[in-house]
Amino acid sequence: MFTRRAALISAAATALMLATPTFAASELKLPRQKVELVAPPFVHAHEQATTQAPKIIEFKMTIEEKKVVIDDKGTTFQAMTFNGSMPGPLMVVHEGDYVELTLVNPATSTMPHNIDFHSATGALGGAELTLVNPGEQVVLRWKATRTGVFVYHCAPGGPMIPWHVVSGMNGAVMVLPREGLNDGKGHALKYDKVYYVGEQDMYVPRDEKGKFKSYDSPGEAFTETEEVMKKLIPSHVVFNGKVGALTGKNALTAKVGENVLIVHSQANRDSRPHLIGGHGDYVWETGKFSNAPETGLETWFIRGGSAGAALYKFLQPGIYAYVTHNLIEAADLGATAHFKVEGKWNDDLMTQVKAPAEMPVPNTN
Ligand SMILES: [Cu+2]
Repeated sequence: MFTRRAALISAAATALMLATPTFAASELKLPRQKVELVAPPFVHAHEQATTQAPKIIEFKMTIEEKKVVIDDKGTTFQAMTFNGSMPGPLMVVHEGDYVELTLVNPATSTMPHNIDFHSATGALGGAELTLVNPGEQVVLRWKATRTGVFVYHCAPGGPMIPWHVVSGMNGAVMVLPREGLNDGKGHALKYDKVYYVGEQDMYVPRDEKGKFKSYDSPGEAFTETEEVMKKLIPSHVVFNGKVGALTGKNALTAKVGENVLIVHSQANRDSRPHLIGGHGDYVWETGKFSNAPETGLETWFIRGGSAGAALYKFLQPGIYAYVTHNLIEAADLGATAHFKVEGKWNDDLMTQVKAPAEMPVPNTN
């Protein structure tokens, strides 16, 4: 006889079955594509619009804990990274694709790590399912159901979360609409180049004399670094891992007439990107392509814990500074990049009518 109790047990069993994640890759009969990630500011080759059916895109990232130099004064930093770079690589897929990430934590690491994808749904963005101890690896698959640029970061729990994030374990995913970007009014938008700028606040402790301290392992740096972090005053605010990572000979390049997409992420703190001498033609300030972009912006706002995207066609040659328009952070703490743009100057847009010269002596007659 089918009793009420049996019905409840059956319902519970069904619920359990439903709640059990099914991650057997063989169940998804979709084509697979392996993508080699590249270090920012560069982005792996990808289609903007695609006519292909959804796929499983396979990525692999190896966690790397390492001591790096973060400014021209030789200040050292115990970095924790996805794939060796700060930020980690930008992953590009299309809406409806599946991201399948193999996350490797080498035996040489000193700590467990994981990954929380803001673009994924469930299990703390995947963080619950990806915690890997040194010497372990894990494979996570999630469906890209929302378009836009989204942050990912390490989130191993409690005070480890902000520490791992500001130690370098952050990056971004770009989920493109299958038909590519558009202006919100039905017109397609294309980029000739895409760069990924990951901004990061850093909190390096100082000794009694005010000199930055150096440590031999992340664990050794933790307690004093956390003290500095809690005061919320960063020692460095940088683009792509160090002061000067994107300036001078490392400047980003473009040509007059090229449309450049700048993806900008900040996993922990607000930022105000501004291109000095240029603009944002189309800016997805909150980074989500299902919303129409804003147009003609001077400065845009990146909320801590998010990424944004700005499309700009360069109209003049020269060196442009791309900064956060908290100018103290840009000029004194490091958050400056350069664009080196080649091409022909447009006098109509700007001309120096008279060069600086001594003021004429006033006629006193
Ligand atoms: Cu971590």
